[in-house]
Amino acid sequence: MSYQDAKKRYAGIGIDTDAVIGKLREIPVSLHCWQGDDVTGFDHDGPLTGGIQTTGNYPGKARTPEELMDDIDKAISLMPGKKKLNLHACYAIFENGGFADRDKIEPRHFEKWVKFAKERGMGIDFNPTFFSHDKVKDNLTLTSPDEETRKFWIEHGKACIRISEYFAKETGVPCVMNIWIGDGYKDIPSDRLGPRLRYKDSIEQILSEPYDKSLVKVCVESKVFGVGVEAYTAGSSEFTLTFAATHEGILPLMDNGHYHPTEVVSDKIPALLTFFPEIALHITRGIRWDSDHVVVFDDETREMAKEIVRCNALGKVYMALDFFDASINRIAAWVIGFSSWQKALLSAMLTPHETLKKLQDENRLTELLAMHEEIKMLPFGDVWEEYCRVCGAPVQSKWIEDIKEYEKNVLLKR
Ligand code: RNT
Ligand code: ZN
Repeated sequence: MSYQDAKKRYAGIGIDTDAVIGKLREIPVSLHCWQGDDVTGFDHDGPLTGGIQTTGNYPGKARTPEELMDDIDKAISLMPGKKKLNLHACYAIFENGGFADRDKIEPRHFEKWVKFAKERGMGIDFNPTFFSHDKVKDNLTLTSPDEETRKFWIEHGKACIRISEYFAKETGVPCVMNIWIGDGYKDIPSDRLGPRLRYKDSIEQILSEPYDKSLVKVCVESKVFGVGVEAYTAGSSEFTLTFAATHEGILPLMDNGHYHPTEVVSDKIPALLTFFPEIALHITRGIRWDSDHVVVFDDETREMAKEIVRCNALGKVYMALDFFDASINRIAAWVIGFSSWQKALLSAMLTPHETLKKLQDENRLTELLAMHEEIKMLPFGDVWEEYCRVCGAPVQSKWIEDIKEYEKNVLLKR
């Protein structure tokens, strides 16, 4: 079927596919730099810590800022949609031996990233890096009972607020700054309150750094457990939600890998939108645990996108990808994951939500179920191909060849 036929089919259920394509092209999704080098960064030699892991040793990992930027460029040339760049503090670029530790990093250490983003018309999101560092003491940072350790990490958070504001001013796009710590205990703790009181105080101290709340959107990300910290995570869902709810201008961030396996973030999105003017998401795919597999176009991914669209919240939900797979071509991982989320958004925007809501409100639930299933058979693939065409992105049969060439000519030579 051609796009013109598909367009007519969707018009039949009241959807203007051209308008949807035009709108989706303007919605930014944050692309995480850390898929390109297995969450390593440029400021340390040690292992990845903090309860997160990458598995696999596919060849061609980016080792320098230049390689990482080249790889990001390759990926963004192959996938449709508007991108925002998501950086971690450990991706600071130190030139001529001018190293600065995490508590001392400055905007100038990110000048090259700002240039890169500006040249590509992208905004930048930012994350302090509270892991993979020798000042993580006994798996603790902002919750540490050791005041010197805690102070170091508070200073890191403040430095990141200054850098986030610099990003926003330079790019003209607000910067979402996400606080996530892996702090926790492997086995049953004897004090669950103390670490949380210290975490609360630490974030409040970080927020005492003066900044413009319209330029920097500070989020707090929750987690249920991490590898090596299975029994207790200080930044639990209740902790972060309550923190955000009680601190003006702070957003809760939900990562869909961070809940018990039968919980779904799709259902949590409208729950939070009932109370918060803005929220943030990390979009990932956990298989059996928070494994951070590449996002695919599966049911829950689609359901999350549907909730954002049907709640009329595309302008209220900051969407960021967060997965890292070192077992496949890393550029393909970006392209597949980013495109899958684009597909989920496109599919959600091609859904006749008003009609479906009406069926629910009139308690016509048999028809509702029937229609849910009918919609799945509409010629979505034709609209997707048109979207790729309009965005100047190749369809799948083409991009995979392109990546294989890049692998042969660039990645395998590293
Ligand atoms: C870890 C969190 C966190 C990290 C990134 C690298 O479980 O999801 O968001 O993945 O900060
Ligand atoms: Zn996350």
